[in-house]
Amino acid sequence: MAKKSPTAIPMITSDEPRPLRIGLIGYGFMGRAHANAIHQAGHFFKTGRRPVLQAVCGRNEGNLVEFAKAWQVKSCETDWRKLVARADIDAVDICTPNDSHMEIALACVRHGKMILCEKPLALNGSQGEKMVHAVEKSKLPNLVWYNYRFLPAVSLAKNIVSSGELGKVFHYRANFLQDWTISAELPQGGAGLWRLDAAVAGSGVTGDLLAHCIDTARWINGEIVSVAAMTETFIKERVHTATGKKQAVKIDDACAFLARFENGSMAVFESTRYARGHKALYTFEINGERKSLAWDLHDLNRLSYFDHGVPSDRRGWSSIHCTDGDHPYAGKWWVPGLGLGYEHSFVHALYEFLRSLDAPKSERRYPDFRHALGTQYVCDAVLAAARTGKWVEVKQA
Ligand code: SOE
Repeated sequence: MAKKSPTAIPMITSDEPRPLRIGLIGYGFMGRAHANAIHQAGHFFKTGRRPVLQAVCGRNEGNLVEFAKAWQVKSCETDWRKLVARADIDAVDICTPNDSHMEIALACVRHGKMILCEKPLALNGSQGEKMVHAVEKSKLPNLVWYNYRFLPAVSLAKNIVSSGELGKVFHYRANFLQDWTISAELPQGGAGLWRLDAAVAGSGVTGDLLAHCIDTARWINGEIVSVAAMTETFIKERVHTATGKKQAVKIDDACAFLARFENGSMAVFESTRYARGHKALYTFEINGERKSLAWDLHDLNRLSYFDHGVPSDRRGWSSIHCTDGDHPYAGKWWVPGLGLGYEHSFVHALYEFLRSLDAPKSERRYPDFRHALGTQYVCDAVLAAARTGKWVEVKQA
């Protein structure tokens, strides 16, 4: 008797999403976070486009090849200009230090590439304006990786506030605390430590950490209209990696600011890299007339929730474990109760970008260059307020 051959299962079907070929510039900590998102997004989220990590670019050939092997990238470039010009690249992911975002983004526009840019958008608002002008004129899709928005608990906070459940909002407060620059021996400049070099970073904790808090706050609670601030640089001189000499430190090591929102609520924001014991403690809380919400990056799957509407003898803060099928993004991952991590925020950001390529503009749920310019304007206003000791009106994007 003839053996029955097994039925072949077609691997590629006609509704297979089209590949979106991404060229990644930069392979540091953020390069890894983005490469992971590019690998994961297509497996867990169905959209019309399948992200493919087509090429990676960096200056150090050894590190570049190691990265390419680890992430199965078939092609490497050591000159970002070549990567941006390649015909087999649809979108460029900019993961370089802040001082190169503008130049690379403008080159992407000239070559007709979509852009995914690491935060903050640029060194300052005036660079950001040029970037916004260029991308909007070209109509090329553009995203800035303000990733924390896309954690299920943070997205749930946004949904709850948008529904109006809180009633009138009175207060918003946020912190982003770290402790990794306390040693005076730490140099400025070079891999990772470019964050201490104002010429490369633009600012210190304001652009690096408070920018995250500002993005989330504006997304959840609306526009910030004015700020008053103080900054401090605790270590005034550090050896610069490039020169081997001690040079003045021009970044803000710590920054605290007060803010007024358009909706009448008031806010306190604080960030530092000198809070001994804290590695990345991003927290926010929002207090409304009827309800309050609070979130903590160290327990990122939970949203704390207080409802004044329940009988007074049952009132108290509850902790929503945002891992159920009904919670934003969670249903696409594991079964209820199993948590997500920091890396998933990037996967979700990329998913929103991919989804938007086939959706009307009104359904866009990610921060684009114009949104990020708004955050840049708040950062600029905070630094100006700290310099002058006066309240500063925030320019609106
Ligand atoms: C700085 O330490 C840093 O890595 C930031 O650059 C990131 O944006 C933040 O998410 C975590 O901290």
